[in-house]
Amino acid sequence: MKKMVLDRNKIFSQIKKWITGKKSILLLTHQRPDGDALGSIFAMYHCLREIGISTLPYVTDNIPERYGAFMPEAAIIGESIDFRNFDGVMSLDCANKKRLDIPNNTAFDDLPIPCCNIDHHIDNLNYGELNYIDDKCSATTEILSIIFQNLSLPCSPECATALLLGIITDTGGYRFNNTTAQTLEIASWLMNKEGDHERVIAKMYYNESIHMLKFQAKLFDEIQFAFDNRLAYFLITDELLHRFGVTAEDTEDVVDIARAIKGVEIICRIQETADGIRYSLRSMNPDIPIIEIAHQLGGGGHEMAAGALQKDITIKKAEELLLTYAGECIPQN
Ligand SMILES: [Mn+2]
Repeated sequence: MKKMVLDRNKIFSQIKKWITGKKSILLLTHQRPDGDALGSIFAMYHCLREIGISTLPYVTDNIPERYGAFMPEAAIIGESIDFRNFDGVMSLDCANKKRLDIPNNTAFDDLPIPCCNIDHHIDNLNYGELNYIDDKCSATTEILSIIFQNLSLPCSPECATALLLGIITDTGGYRFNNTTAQTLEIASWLMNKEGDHERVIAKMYYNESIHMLKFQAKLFDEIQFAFDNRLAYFLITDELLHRFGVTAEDTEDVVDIARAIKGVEIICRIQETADGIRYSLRSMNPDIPIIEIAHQLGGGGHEMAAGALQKDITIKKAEELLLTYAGECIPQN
């Protein structure tokens, strides 16, 4: 893939022009939003409001409690929206327009307002009228921080906290290899803006219910290995979720717990959901870009963290597909 060199100054002035030409902006992100998705729309909400632009962060479904603690009161969950109240939509942290969480079951192409697309996924499809994609950033909130810095946009303590939420969750608390010197400089800048780093860490990492920890113990009990233990994977059935009283949202980050195992290079969670079989993939070895496995399975994401959804297959078949594609992806010693 040919890489374009980003002309940041040009894009910053385009974004400034796009924003300041609007009276009211709707803030959207991807379905089943994570900390970066929500941190992005929450932070942008705080910022736009301060410069006098009317704005609304929107998500369709209830969000996990640990993220809800950072949600502005004005955020809308699941209600119908009158698009005529807005003259633009910002899509934040969403690589594919089909994955955008849009009100009223509207398709992206039927949105009556122009879109500004800001994201850090390498496979973003540039579906906006204006697109700023920077896959060198650990999180979309890292990009937003850089935009706020360069355009001298306001960053209140609440805004800085929301930006930290995205960076901390997308870097796994600064442990994943997407953490760069720039990431840490931005985190430092956000703490100087009185972002509540300690609260984000406490909510994300010291806040697990005992039934969730017991569920994780069960997953480790039943974990599968392949390719000389270089691949570790969990199979999560509906029955298992019910037995432990765990919801599908609770399992979003569960794939990351296997990172702790010595010698494991790639991890997968295969899970039965209402929509089909969901794969969540992680790599700890840059020589094994698991996004290739995700693409084979019809999904996408980042080189080192990706996912896919397949309808109408069994969990057993999903396991077979994983082993086939992972086998093609893992270099032989
Ligand atoms: Mn992200």
